[in-house]
Amino acid sequence: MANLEANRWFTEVSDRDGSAFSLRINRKLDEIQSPFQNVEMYETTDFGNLMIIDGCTMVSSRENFFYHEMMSHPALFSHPAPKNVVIIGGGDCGTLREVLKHPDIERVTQIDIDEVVTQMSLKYFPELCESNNDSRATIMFDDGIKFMKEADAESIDVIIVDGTDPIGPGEGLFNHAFYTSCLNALRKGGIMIQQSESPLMHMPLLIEMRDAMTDVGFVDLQTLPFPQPIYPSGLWSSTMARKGEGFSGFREQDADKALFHTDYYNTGIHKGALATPNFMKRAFAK
Ligand code: SPD
Repeated sequence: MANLEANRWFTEVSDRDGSAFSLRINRKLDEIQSPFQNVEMYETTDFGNLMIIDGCTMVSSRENFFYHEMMSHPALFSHPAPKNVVIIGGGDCGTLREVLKHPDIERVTQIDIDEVVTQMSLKYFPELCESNNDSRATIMFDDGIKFMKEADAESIDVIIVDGTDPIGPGEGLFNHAFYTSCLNALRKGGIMIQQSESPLMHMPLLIEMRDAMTDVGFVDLQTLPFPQPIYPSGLWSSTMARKGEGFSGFREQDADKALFHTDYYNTGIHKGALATPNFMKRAFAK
């Protein structure tokens, strides 16, 4: 029988979902209250290091690959020739590392509002930060909403929105104004991809996001479900939206012969993720 002594477990209580998720911890490593949010680090017994922001699980050493790979490779292989990529949020640098695995990408700019997230990641998830010094990468600490508003029109191929949940600093990344800025900044055929919460627990929010993306003028959407063991329900999603034209498959041959290491993503996983489960299809059709 597990020892459920409170101080040996980190528990994320999801009041909005009527659920909770726990990981057993050895010790607390760090805690910093930044000007934007509370960032905690734990050493767990079985999941490696764990980052918590404002009480919510964000990254663990053991299973962040599901999320970071599904936030990057499906969009990058759906674009015919991505060169200029922007990441909004993503301060732990895990998405940046995945994007930089694509040799033909020329430029990646990451804008996270909170430098503390990157400082913590450099210290406790050095593997996620291993490409931070790549000459193609620019890492900025600034307001991503403002950055997108001021971005040159038709200048970006892929925008990846790797934010927190839609509360606190992440809230402004889920509305019409932000999506309009993203649409304007994308070149024709450009793709925006955003973490879109749990299809099981947060369907109303997911529908609102999809509707808002369509309202502002994105012409085609794909919501890809994937496992994320430490997030509420264990089932998470990313939603891709395309400017000017619909999705027409993905560069399957390039993905097949890609010479970089992934732990989850491959062409079969990509195709499987495009097969929308029935409960999601029904919800999207309403
Ligand atoms: N419920 C947590 C959702 C957080 C999504 N972003 C995580 C950041 C990982 N780079």
